[in-house]
Amino acid sequence: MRLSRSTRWFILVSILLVLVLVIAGCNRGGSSAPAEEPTATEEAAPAEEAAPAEEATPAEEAAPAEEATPAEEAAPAEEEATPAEEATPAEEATPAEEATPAEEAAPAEEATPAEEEAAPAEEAAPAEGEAAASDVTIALVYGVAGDGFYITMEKGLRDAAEAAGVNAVADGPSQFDPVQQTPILDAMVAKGVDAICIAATDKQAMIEPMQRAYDAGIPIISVDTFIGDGDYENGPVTFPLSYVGSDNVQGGQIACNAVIDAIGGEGKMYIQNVKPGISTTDQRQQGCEEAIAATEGAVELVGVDFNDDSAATAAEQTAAVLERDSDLAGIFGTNLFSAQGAAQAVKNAGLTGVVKVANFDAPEAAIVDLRNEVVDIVIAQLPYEMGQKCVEYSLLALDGKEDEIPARWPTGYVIITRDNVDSEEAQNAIYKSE
Ligand code: T6T
Repeated sequence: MRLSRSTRWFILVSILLVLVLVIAGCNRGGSSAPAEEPTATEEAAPAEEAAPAEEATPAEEAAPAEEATPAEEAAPAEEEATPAEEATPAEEATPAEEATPAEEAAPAEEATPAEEEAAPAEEAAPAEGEAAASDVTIALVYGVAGDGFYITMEKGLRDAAEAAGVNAVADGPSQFDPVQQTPILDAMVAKGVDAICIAATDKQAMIEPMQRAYDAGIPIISVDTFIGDGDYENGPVTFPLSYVGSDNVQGGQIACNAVIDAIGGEGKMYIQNVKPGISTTDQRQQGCEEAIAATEGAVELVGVDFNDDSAATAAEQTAAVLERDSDLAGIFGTNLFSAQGAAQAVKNAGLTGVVKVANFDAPEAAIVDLRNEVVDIVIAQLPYEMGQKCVEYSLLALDGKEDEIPARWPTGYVIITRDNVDSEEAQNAIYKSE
């Protein structure tokens, strides 16, 4: 069928019109385009997720933690919380995750641990005190090197110093001699020690060097021996704070009364001594002479020799006396080396058990001689306690508590015989050799 030209135009225009309407309708439906909505939803989701991040409470809760010192660690967490709150959805994830450290801060916040951590720090305060105390050095200037009596004293001093958290130094001359001891004392002063315990090798010669140390501001304590007359309250020398040591007159009396008993209250006696001028051995001789005098002539003192603290010299001198006085009944050795030499001479002369010996001081060798009946009594001093006491008094002095320090502290003895030699007390009283 053949359409007219006008009809064909009408149909074409109508089709175009319908097409335009359809397209327009489609465009209207597209404005509610569900495809785009997901985009918005995606954006919303993180925003909602942000809530927990914003809850950032953990970070805020971190505040107490911050109050604790670790605060510094917590602080960044808190700062991070802020961006988390302000965060754009995209950024939120990161801060939110970073909020974890903030949460981690929480335990710190629990402040308890933090405080607990702080506690040790406070406990550390005494440690600091100790550190300060360990700046303190107590010096021992002993009478002579290699003497078990002073070795034991040094041990007591060092142990007490260690227990108190302070330092200890010790030195002494190779001979019992003030000329040798003085530079050692001077060196302690130069070193700047805080307190000095000293066994003066001579009661007169050491006054001046000790006074110099005292004048340098160092508290001085006499240990074992004294200077002047040993009366630090009313005597001619009063600057030492205390005299810590045995009662040596009493010690001499104990020794010689034991010998007098052993020889039956009568006979000849001899004294082996160190040298005049040493307070201890001078007083032991004095005590022995008093004991002999108390026998009203029944016991005769045939002589006193000075060995200069040498056992070899003591042995030689004693041997000469044994030769000269063949009826010698008893000997008093006033210190470790004097007694050791005297005992050796008795053994050498084959007079073990015949000549009775009192042994002042208690090295292991004296205990062997006691068991072998070469000596009959061993008088143990307490040098370990002397060293300890010295530290105690030094610390009191350094604490400004001088009024709590007695001018005299006698340390006592342990008297050792074959009857009690195995007792704990006797065994503990034996001097250390190293
Ligand atoms: O007897 C001790 C001490 O008390 C004296 O002052 C010197 O000698 C000893 O050290 C023993 O050798």
